[in-house]
Amino acid sequence: MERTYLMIKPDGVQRNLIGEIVSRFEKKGFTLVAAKLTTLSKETAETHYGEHKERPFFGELVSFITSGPVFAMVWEGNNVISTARTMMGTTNPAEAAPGTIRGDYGVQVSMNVIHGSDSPESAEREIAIFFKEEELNTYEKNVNKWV
Ligand code: 3AN
Repeated sequence: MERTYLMIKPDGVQRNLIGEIVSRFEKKGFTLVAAKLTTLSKETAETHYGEHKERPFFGELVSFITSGPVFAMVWEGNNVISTARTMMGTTNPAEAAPGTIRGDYGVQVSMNVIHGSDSPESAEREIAIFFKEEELNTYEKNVNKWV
């Protein structure tokens, strides 16, 4: 059983997409382990996006992600890391397939609605940035035998 870190970015929160996005992952069959609405400090944003610090868009990325609350979540399920990335769609929403979150709701690469961990290592690192161990809920759902 895998866990991933997903984060609805400030554009998704502003556009009232929290419920819609949470609903997609619930209906898919994944289990919500933790969630909170939170506003990132510059330091947390720079830590989270550390791998991009040499990229030309790093300043813009940090200022956007700290511009308002994000909805931080941990989800659990079989292959949740890669399946969530498929459900999110490609980084550039203009190229993301219809039916994906970015394909349905995004237009600009800088404001692409949602972040999702891209590997087990990133998931572990990102979950630890945003949540304490005691905030992660471990529980069984009876429906999980079907998914
Ligand atoms: P993903 O979020 O799909 O894993 P990454 O890790 O390549 O994409 O990029 C991290 C974030 O940086 C993206 N979610 C996007 O918001 C932003 N980003 C990526 N490329 C650009 C770009 N060319 N211009 C502005 N922002 C970008």
